[in-house]
Amino acid sequence: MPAPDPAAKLVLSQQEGQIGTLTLNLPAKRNALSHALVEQLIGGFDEFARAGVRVVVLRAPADAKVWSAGHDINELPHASDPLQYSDPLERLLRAVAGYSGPVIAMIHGTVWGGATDLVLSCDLAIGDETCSFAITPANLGLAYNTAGLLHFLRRLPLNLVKEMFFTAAPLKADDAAKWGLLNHLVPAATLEQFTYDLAKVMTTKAPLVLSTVKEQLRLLSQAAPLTPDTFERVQELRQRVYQSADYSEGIQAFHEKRKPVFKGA
Ligand code: YXS
Repeated sequence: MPAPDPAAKLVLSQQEGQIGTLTLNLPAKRNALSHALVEQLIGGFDEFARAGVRVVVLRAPADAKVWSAGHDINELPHASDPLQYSDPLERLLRAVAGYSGPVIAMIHGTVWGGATDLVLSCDLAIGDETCSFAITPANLGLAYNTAGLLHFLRRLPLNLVKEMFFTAAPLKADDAAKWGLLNHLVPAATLEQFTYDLAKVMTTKAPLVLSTVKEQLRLLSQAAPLTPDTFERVQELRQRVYQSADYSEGIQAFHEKRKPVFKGA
């Protein structure tokens, strides 16, 4: 895999009034959330914060069939924690949750793996009939992390979270709206207008209230105390997965473009 061109514009950033837009721009890899792309996304949020941008829309190009293919599989570490606290994707999720104003995911196209977690970390999600959402660690033998599981549990019913993780099957647009993953499901033809109209309304509201409510809700929703025993047990369970031969097989199978054969060890 050729090294990414550091000068490449992997994220397009625009600002119109109090609304900023960040567009994923890596079509050759289906907007996979590579380290380089994530750094540019985090940089985009930092720039908007400095400019006092009140609302951010996160999107893919209008013609994208894939909104994002999730974590860059080529950059997943082998036999060590694939989603550790300092992982670029985890840093991005925290940057979105910590941005001082509303972040709206505008979704046209399919969303995979950690990109679904990214959508769940946004404050709102607005999609059209082409969108779907899959979470795919079971395709790779990968140990998903606790913070990520909580993002799903806080949004979706437990039985649906289990079905999504156990089957890795995409949740289609209608069901994503029915279960509340989407705030709004609108026709592709009106997705942009609907999203930016909603963003505009938010830019007219008291920004201090919006940023304080967002931060309070973030703090309250994180109130899931783990006892030391629970923490240790979770770490041990996850280590068994990411040090398994199945995880290596999952990554290998992706590179060889074949179906993985998991042996449960
Ligand atoms: O072969 P080339 O070099 O052209 O590259 C291909 C793919 O290898 C590349 N690509 C990716 N590269 C790195 N990481 C990815 N996640 C990734 N996805 C795709 O993009 C080029 C075009 O891919 P191709 O030919 O498959 O495109 P397509 O339009 O036929 O199919 C689009 C997808 C998204 C349906 C397909 O690419 C796909 O299934 N990608 C993998 C989606 C996935 O499983 N994402 C999860 C990544 S791991 C993650 O996010 C979490 C850690 S977890 O595992 O917990 O969910």
